[in-house]
Amino acid sequence: MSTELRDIATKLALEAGELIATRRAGHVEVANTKSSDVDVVTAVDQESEQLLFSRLQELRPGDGFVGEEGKAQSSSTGVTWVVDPIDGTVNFLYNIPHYAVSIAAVTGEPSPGSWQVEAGVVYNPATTELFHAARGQGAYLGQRRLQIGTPPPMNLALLATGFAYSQAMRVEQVRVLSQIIGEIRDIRRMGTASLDFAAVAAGRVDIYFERTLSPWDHAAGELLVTEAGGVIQGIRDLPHGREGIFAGHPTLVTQLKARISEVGGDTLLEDVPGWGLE
Ligand code: LIP
Repeated sequence: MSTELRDIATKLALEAGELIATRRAGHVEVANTKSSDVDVVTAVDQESEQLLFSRLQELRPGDGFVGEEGKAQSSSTGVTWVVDPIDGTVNFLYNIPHYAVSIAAVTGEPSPGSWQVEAGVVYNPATTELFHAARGQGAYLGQRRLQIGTPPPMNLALLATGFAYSQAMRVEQVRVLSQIIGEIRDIRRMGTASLDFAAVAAGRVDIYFERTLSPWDHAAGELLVTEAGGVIQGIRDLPHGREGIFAGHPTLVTQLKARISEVGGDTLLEDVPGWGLE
């Protein structure tokens, strides 16, 4: 089943990618804002989600759907599609060629920590890089198999991370980062979570950590990492998800998770003043 779902996700990611690339060649503007005035959505995000929702209803009637822009359908088949129609929307808006269509097929309760990701595809229409994985079948960039290698020591590790749309939470995230930046090689804040997971799987960064992500930001990417030999963990003893998510070689994840805790970077979001507000 996982390879069939991966093949459908690949087909539809390419279809949505063609729409996105065509629209990006023209004028793109903010259609609306969501959780804050910097959390934007464009008409292309909405068009891409509508395309993916409609095509999945054709190809996989009865499957569930959870989309970033609000499309939702409960599942009668046990499979649910978790979709970010354009991940990295700010990059897309600024025409920075680092954004992706992220499509995952999950079974079980469609929430992080409960779901089993069966297939994941992360496609960058600007570069045409296609990352894909089916559970138990490995992770690939195109036809190239991905395998996370021996990790460097933490002081030579390249860390990918990102920041929340809440200004208060961003200030807190930078406080935490300031405590560890002198202990790692460097950071990369590339603006697209799904491509950050893909970068871990492809060895382009050594480890990734971010907080306040939504399920559609990481559903596909987490499978890329685990199928490439990495691990996905949450903060403390929590499941991975909005509270926090680590991705990478188990040795580095264990080390970074402990260090983040030491500098108070795993305070529960509810205890971070203003984390969810503008
Ligand atoms: C984005 C993520 C990014 C994160 C941003 C935002 P969006 O998703 O891909 O890693 O730092 O805050 O959540 O909103 O572009 O789909």
